[in-house]
Amino acid sequence: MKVFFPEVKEPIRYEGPDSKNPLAFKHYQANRKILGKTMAEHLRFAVCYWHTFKGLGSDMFGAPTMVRRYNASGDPMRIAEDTMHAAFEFFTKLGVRFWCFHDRDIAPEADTLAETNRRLDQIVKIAKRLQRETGVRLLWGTTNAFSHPRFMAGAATNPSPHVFAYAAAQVKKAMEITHELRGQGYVFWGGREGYDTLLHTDMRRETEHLARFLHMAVEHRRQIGFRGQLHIEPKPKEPTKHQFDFDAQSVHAFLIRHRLDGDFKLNIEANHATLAGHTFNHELEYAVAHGILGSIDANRGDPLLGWDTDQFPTDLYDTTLAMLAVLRGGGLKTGGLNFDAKLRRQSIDPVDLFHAHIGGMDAFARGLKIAAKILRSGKFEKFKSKRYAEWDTPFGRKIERGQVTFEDLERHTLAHGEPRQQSGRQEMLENMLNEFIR
Ligand code: XLS
Ligand code: CA
Ligand code: CA
Repeated sequence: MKVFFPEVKEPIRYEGPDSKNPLAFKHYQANRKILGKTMAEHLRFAVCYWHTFKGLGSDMFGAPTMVRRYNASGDPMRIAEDTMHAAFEFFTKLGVRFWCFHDRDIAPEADTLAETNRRLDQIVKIAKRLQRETGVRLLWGTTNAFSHPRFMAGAATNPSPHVFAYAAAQVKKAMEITHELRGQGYVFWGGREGYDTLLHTDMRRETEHLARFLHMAVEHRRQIGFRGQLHIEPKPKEPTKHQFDFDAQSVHAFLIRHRLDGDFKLNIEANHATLAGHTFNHELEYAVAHGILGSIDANRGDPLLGWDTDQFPTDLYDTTLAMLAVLRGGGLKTGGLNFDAKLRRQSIDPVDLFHAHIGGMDAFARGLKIAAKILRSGKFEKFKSKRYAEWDTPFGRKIERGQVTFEDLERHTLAHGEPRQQSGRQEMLENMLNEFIR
């Protein structure tokens, strides 16, 4: 068997916080139990195919910088096969139990849809065998309906019904292979579903088409007996100036408006949250509060850059607050933490892929440990419930139950005068959080 990552000989091990070995986990201990579940069950880490194996460091200004052994052959299908073997070698050495892919990541597109699908089948067969041999499972599959020039004006929101049909055929196939690989979910990220100018865009019509498309996807899922969870991944901009799936709250409204809310959950990405002017924590809390958190794309942006830098997560505040939201929401069920993150262009060695993922896994493992401690202490929950305590009095309850009118409230205010004020204690709470994180 060919070895694609000879620089890492053994599977990465847990060596504890004092270890100085850069190729060891300091916090991620797969089988350690926290709040009744193992860390692996809580975190459900996944590696993404596109950045990790297909990304080679090119950017708008420059060529690829990274050389990978699995790209050595001149034949595109041979490369696809070698990449799949390399991917499973990587998953196994790293110790992650899930992976994610776009259809076009795993097999190159051919001249016709029929030939493209045949190529997909050929590679899926290999993936299926490797999944069986390694026990690594598919977290979710998705479609790349944004790179090919035919999708320059969107896929499901394209002004041409023929492009809409092409995208539908592509999603149909991608959903079928996801089902074949027993994927736990399927993601819709609105690649170019948005606009660059409203001067040529019929927003109403395009969003209605998007809803129609998603209804057909729901119907196809039922028809083929695919039980995986469907997700929408919000993103406010990039590549278009305005993406229709802007953020968690606007996607939620769209789903309700089109009666799709029973069929979809959200895949929340950290970097997309910050692009929308929110925090990662905000998007997660919104999704948890409304029972629509499905899965997570774990990465981060750079606060000084205004675009989707997709860096590996290292910020302990982010991972702690994220895991706090996840735990409060009852944990990730069919979802996971997918590293939708890429190496910086100068990190050219294959071993950098290991450093990046180890760092991200440790950052979330630490976040999980801290979040569990915070929850066990009950400190923040206690503060919150005290803050809202007056809503638990007979007066507050009556309002919540819809048993009073504006007239009643006017009478109450005339009788009681100025309401009592209480401090929000933000600084004290921030200090408290720091004590947990240290
Ligand atoms: C792009 C998205 C994309 C989705 C999957 O910004 O993050 O990679 O996760 O299509
Ligand atoms: Ca993503
Ligand atoms: Ca991204």
